[in-house]
Amino acid sequence: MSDIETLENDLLAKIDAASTEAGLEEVRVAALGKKGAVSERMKTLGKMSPEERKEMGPALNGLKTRIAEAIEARKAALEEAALEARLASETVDVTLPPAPEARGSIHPVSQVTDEITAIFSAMGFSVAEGPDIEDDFHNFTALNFPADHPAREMHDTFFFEPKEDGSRMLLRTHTSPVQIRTMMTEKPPLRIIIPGRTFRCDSDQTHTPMFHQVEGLVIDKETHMGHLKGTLEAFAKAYFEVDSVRTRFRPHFFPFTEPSAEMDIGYERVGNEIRIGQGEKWMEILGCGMVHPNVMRNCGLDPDEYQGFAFGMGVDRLAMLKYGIPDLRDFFAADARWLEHYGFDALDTPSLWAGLSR
Ligand code: 2NM
Repeated sequence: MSDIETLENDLLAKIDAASTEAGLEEVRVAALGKKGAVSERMKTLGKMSPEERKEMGPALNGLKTRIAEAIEARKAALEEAALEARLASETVDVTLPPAPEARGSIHPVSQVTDEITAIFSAMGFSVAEGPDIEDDFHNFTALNFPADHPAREMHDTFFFEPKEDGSRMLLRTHTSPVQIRTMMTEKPPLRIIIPGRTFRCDSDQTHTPMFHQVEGLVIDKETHMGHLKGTLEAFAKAYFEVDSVRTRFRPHFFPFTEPSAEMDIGYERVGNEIRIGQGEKWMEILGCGMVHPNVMRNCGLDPDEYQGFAFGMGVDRLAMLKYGIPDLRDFFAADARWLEHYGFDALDTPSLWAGLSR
């Protein structure tokens, strides 16, 4: 066997035996690298006689090519095997539950907004939204607040700097401007709820300058106070998850509804605990009424053709009540320990079929 054949067999055996890409690279360097066995022999070509070179040149070039090809083939096989091994070891079981150490939780305000939305969705309401920054027309005038009515001041409005024409934009003091926008652009029948941030210049133990409301609006032909009562009683039972909830409607005043009422629910206090659905005490939880004919007219609707009812509730207070959260100001303190204690599991989406709160 010639020296070249011996070298070729030896190198092919080493290539075949290489079990890792790093091992194969060592073989390549030892054969084809600058000082490799094949390269060293190529260097000897220059010192050969022309006849000798004529024979050895092609022989060495053939060796070099075959060795390079064998290395490439082995490399491809090793890469393929490595990929197979990785795919086998990295299989993901998508049926496993999420990692128990997952962090973060749903804020009670978001939870309660989702609960209220789930209840009214099941009754056929859809969700409408609008801007936080409003003009005087949508926040007050269209809602039948007279020009210099004290109710405007009662709302403790945050105003922006006046514009050139003297008008001032404001932070909406309730979500009712969204009802106005909807009545002006959509044709009845309407069944909407409007969750959102609202703003009043007020800050103490029970008030924050930013708070959350859900308001609702129904407009149809022959809508009456019985629809209002039925809807809101069904809401109270669903929200507090107690069938025995008692409700009471007390006359009230709002400029945008006539008649207007506040709805109370029956409760009793045992120690620090509030029990809803039993006891002799009453607590106000929302305001409501039949949409004022002036409001209908301001939105281009004929009050002789359409009637409607509307209601509004404070989400933050309803969250405190249902989940026994003592201080309103903690809601917006961004305290991680508070959130961990009062927050909700992100995967437990409130629904009437699976339960609002678990
Ligand atoms: C409340 C109470 C009663 C209300 C009325 C309207 C509208 F636009 F239809 F006139 N929107 N919201 C309403 C009625 C809001 O919150 C305590």
